[in-house]
Amino acid sequence: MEDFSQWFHNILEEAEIIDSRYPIKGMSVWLPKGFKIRKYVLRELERLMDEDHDEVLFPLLIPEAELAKEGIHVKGFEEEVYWVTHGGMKELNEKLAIRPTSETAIYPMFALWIRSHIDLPIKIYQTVNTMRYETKHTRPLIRVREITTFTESHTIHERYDEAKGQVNEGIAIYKQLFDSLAIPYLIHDRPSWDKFPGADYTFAFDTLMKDCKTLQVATVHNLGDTFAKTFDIKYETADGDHKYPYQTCYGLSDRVIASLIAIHGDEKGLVLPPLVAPTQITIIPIIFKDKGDEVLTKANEIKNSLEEAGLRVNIDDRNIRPGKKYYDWELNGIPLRIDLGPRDLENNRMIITRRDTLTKEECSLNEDLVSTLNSYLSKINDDLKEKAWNFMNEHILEINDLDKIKDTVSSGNIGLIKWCGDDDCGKEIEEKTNLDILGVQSQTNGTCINCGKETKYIVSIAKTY
Ligand code: PR8
Repeated sequence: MEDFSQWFHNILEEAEIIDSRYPIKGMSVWLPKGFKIRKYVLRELERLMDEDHDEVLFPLLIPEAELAKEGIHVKGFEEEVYWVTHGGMKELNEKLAIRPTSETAIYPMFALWIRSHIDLPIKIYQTVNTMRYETKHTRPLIRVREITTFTESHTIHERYDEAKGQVNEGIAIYKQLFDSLAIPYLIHDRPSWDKFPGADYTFAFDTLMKDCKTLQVATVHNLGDTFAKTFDIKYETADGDHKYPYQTCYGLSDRVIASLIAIHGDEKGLVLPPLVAPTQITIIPIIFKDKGDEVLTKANEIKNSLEEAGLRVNIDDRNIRPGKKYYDWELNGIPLRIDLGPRDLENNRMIITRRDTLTKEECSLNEDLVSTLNSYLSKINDDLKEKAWNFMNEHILEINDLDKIKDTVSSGNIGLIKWCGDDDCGKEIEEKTNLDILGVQSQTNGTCINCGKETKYIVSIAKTY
């Protein structure tokens, strides 16, 4: 893709996903079409979360004293917090932070709720808007100052190994979500300087955009007992001891929607995975003067039977040229199109076109249409997934020579390098190459690409958003 940034900007506008002309930097309006996609993404995420978490809703504002309690956490966010200082004309006694994330809103309440080991574990999540005064270049959905779709989970457990297990559960949930959206990912154990502020360790999901820059699309953090100690959250064990519990948190944002648009879309517009396509199938009746009724009756019959089976179908019977209808179908990324005209009825068939491949196939009207179309939709999802994973995997290259990193990665690849694991050495690699170490990918024996020390770590290095 020639100019990904421009293409992404255009598609958000032309497919009416969001309107980024809102007069505050980093904030946009969700338009009806975009909002529907967001709704189906959230529906899937909530389905996965609800299996083992309870949904809650915490306030937007956090007292300054609570936000300031956890030293490392507040340091990590101090440049990014928006403050409410006045109520009307009156200056507030205590400044109130607009949540950049909700640890410091939720954990004081955990301290009130948790008394005994029988109160544990607690696993909650909420989907809210958060605000971060991002200083890096903002981009719609990708780096925003108002994150409108922040689904954050917070869990608390008796033992450290349970928190470690929960990190794996968080990872497993996100894997399922990204698989169902056909978004490829690499999971990285972030280097210490890129951990979530206050976390013991952070695992991040990175995907590759079409301009070959990686985008962090989700993170899962093990918080250890740091926050429990800060917020004095204690529980009584079965033996009557008082202990600090262990915590995790994990979250994702509008970036998930950005990546599904960016990864699958093409020059003609959106290509939506069937699961989140607001309309999955559009029927275009080809109407000639005297045969209109018959075609429309059949189109409605097909629509009704597909809808009964839970599919999202529309009939595009607008009185405009078919060419314009096809153009809109392509732009909106509807996975399947059915063309139905008088000649098709005579031959007892319909023509199905796939949005992802633009290939056409004839299908007999005698077939079980529900199962035929469902199998088309699942094939589309599988093919989108395969194509996206192939694209990412083709851009991952092993590099053994420090001088080659910059060129190889800058020309559009994720590099795999051996690194000793020492922070200073890692930061030196980042400085020399002007790239980011994403974290450990796998292990092997070898020597560090920068300092030559023995190492077992293979890490990814890339240009990032
Ligand atoms: C946490 N606390 O907050 P995290 N624009 C769009 N997406 C963003 C932005 C932004 N400005 N900043 C972050 N994200 C933890 C976990 C509760 C939940 C997205 O973690 O700071 C990124 O994909 O890592 C990021 O991985 C995710 O939100 C969670 O934010």
